[in-house]
Amino acid sequence: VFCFMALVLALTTSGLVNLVGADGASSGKKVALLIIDVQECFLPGGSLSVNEGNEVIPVINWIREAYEDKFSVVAVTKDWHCARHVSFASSHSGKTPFEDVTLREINQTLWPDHCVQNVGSGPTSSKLDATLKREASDVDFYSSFYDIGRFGMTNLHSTLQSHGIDTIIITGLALDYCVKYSALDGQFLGYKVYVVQDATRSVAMDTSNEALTEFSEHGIDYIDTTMLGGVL
Ligand code: VGL
Ligand code: ZN
Repeated sequence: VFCFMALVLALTTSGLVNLVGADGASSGKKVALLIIDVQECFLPGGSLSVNEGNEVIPVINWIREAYEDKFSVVAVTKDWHCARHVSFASSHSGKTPFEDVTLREINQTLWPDHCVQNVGSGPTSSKLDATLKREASDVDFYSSFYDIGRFGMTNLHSTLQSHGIDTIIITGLALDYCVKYSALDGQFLGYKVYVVQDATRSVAMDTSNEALTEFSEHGIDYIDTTMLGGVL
């Protein structure tokens, strides 16, 4: 089965309308705000709900408004799987969600069916819109830059590069998967990466601790919203 999983990338109005010339950053940094996968499927009651996931929404909205003139780009991503996606436990006989398997020589955690295209996994009721989209076959995407095997890339890096971005502020869900992989890939690609701890939540404690360890190993700063003013 040729199965697509797309992660929808959105350059929001400030991104689209003010991409060129909205660079109010007095620090000289060129900053992008990434809002990762704040979707119904990851919120309480959703198909892969993240504990307290809804609590990131007011924080992200606050950051976005308070520092609007500091962000040259605001990118919103969506997890966006086809039905029967390869990352779903239901696509593998005898497997249950949260078991690990090896696919294309990469470890893949199997998930409950989640964020299925056009099945109630659209943007949340907050001001998060989507306009850009990426697609790939037979591999999972966590990061907004690469699939989990780094076989292929989205256009986010080239978009950020074309706007001279050197610094990325990451918010959204989930800390231990899509936020973590986006942060590591962003750092790998040469950006200075900050993850905002009160603007994210994790799927599980052990993987969340692993994420924090990897952040410190890679020089990714795990900061609080109150520290953003000093960074931007
Ligand atoms: C995510 C697990 C599976 C995420 C997406 O957005 O963090 N986690 N798919
Ligand atoms: Zn997913």
